[in-house]
Amino acid sequence: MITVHHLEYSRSQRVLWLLEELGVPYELKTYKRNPKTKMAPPELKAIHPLGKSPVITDDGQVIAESGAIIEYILDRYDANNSLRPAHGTPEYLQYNYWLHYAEGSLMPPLLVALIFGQVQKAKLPFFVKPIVNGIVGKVRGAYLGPQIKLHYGFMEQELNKKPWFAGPNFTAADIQMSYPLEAGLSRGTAANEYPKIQDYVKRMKERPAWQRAEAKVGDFGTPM
Ligand SMILES: N[C@@H](CCC(=O)N[C@@H](CS)C(=O)NCC(=O)O)C(=O)O
Repeated sequence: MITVHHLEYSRSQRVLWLLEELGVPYELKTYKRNPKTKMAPPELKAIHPLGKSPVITDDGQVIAESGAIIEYILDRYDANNSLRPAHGTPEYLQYNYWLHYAEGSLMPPLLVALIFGQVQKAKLPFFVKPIVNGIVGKVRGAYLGPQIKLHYGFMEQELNKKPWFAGPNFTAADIQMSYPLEAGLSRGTAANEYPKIQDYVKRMKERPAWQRAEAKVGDFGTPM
């Protein structure tokens, strides 16, 4: 049986959601973040050297990296390909694109924005604060702000054309996209400028499998 090593408030919520969508039984092991640093506890390093979540174990195998975990679960437990379009179709190309885009292109600027936000909130000597704020402001204005706007504008346009990222049907690529999209919204990144994205996130959370997965861990909380 699959064991999901779930770090609270983390990307591994996607794996729980996927397993609930497929109705695959799993064992859940939950890990708490360090209250100060928000990092994963050292016990996760006993599962995989990077100590990050999600990571799953199944039949003696250790599988890390959300996209790889999703593909592994679909290959092994979704014989009907209910959450992945058929190879060779335009929908498959879209599915594959968004599956990689979520971690490869969208997450990096959101993560940098999060880190910069934490740097600004950090306790610093009074004479250092204006320098730090100046640097953070410059990077936000010249790079992060425009990049995040570019991504959100692009996704809004795509969701204007189709209800789900791969096309007419909900796929596992939507599960992969859920975390960065929600992260952006919860940080106010997307504000009210992106109604399609807001509606999409609302539709995701209305899915019974999302709700079952969230109930299992108590609360998905705010993405970090
Ligand atoms: N690209 C990886 C990212 C994994 C990752 O950074 N996970 C975060 C949780 S959202 C984590 O474990 N953070 C705690 C830490 O780095 O100690 C994936 O999608 O699986």
